[in-house]
Amino acid sequence: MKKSPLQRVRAEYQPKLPNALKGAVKLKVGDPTQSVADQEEIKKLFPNTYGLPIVEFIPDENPQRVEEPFNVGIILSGGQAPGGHNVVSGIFDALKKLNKENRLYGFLMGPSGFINHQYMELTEGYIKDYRNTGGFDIIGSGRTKLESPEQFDAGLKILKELNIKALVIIGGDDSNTNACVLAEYYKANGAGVQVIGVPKTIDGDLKNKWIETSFGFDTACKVYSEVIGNIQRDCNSAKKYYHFIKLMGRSASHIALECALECQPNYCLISEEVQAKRMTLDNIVNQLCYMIVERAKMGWNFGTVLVPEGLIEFIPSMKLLISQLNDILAEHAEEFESLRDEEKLKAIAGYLQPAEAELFLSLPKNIALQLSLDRDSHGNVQVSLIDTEKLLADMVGKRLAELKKEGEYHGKYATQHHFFGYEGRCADPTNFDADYCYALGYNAAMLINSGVTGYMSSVRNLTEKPENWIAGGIPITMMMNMEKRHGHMKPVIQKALVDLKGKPYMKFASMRETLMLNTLYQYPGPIQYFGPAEVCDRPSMTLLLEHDKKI
Ligand code: FBP
Repeated sequence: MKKSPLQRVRAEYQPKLPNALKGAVKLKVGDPTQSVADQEEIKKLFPNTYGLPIVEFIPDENPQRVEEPFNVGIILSGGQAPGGHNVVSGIFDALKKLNKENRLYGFLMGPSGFINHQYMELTEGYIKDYRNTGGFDIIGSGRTKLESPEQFDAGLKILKELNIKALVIIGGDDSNTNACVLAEYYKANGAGVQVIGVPKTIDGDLKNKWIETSFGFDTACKVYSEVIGNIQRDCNSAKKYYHFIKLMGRSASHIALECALECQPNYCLISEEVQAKRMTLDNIVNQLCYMIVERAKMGWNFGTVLVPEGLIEFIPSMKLLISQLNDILAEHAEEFESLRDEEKLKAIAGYLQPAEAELFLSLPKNIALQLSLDRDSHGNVQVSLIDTEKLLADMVGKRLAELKKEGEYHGKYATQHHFFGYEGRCADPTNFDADYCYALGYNAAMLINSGVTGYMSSVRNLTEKPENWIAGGIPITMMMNMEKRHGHMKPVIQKALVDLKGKPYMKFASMRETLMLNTLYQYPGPIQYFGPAEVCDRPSMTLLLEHDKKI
């Protein structure tokens, strides 16, 4: 494979390891743990993996053991996140350091490769081209849910065939929940296979006291921030557009918030705040109009607005409408199939409750159609396919026209729309993600070697230099609570939404009015790999603020 000059040089980058993992290690074992909520139910569901202690690696000055060879399998699960390849190379290097005979197998295209026995052995010759690169193409990823005993048994067959002692699942909150269920199942059935999770997702919503951030968030946010910065420079040069920029992140608004802290746009919506304040679409539109009217008074007819992908589901009235639509579409899909757009919308509205029908019919036609047509395999509307940024821009435009008629607004309003998501998910990892991922992988191999199961690889103290990072394992049951999923109460890892009392949000909220009524754009520029540490190694604003560091 021909490589670009940057790829060639970058391939030689040796990610930094925490001091604690550099030589032989031993485990410091903490006290027994409890789940974050619903302790009794979780304990009952995970009798073999509940209450395990937090473990931490410390250097072992007098290593006695000669390590027996063993094999490991890995699965990349869900959406891509920068740094996945370094998790793989970290696991590989640690395995080979423990014993040259150790082997690493990758299951292809996510959990389905595990169930259907599609795999490959990962060797140094193959891995070397992927070190420090973005993407999950080393073995591919997929969204098959690994949740039934039949799937677990099918997977066990190939694990036994390949003499695999442990499986590493690299995924988000749902995949790690499933890793824990699998660990419990294998332990309960005496399968003799360990399961270890690694926290991945650009969305940043798999985090807690022990998992300070999921990998990929840092890089993805820096890619989006670079482009938002470029748009802001354009916007401030031509001074003629309002740019509405939607950012990935399914439910949580961490990405939008991080980009707002980095770029200082004129406005950034935070879904969690919209929900907490029970804001309506009109409230949001009025807020935006207030800003545009005030800026127009100063002669500024331009600005930037960040919109988190999941916003629509956090607006209480829209949430209600979407949940009614999900049921109606599931029940009457065939009836709507042959109808033309206008007729279809009318027919659907006929099944909605009066308030929701009124809201539905008041929406622009394309949005009402997107809400009606695009459902995922679970029957839910796929929020990423809804042009929320266009919806807001159009509604603001209509309201401004009214204000103009009333003599309240004298500006010009022209818009541009953008959606940034896929652009950042496979970017080459920042130094932070390259180091963090390598350490997460290396640490996962050490956890396997120490014999534990049902743990998530945890590397902490992340605002310090990598040498001082703390490495160890957190029992996955510790992060769990019971939640309603598809009508049933299920044990799941608690998702971390933006904390409205947390420092990153508070910092942004304290700047909000100033950002609206001024033009204080920041232009973070592209990711840098070579140069001063303050430029190349700086963690996300979110992490810095959460750790009481200056930004
Ligand atoms: P994960 O939760 O699996 O990490 O995926 C996150 C994400 O990137 C979201 O931000 C986005 O809504 C979704 O994946 C898009 O999914 P797909 O890749 O299937 O289009």
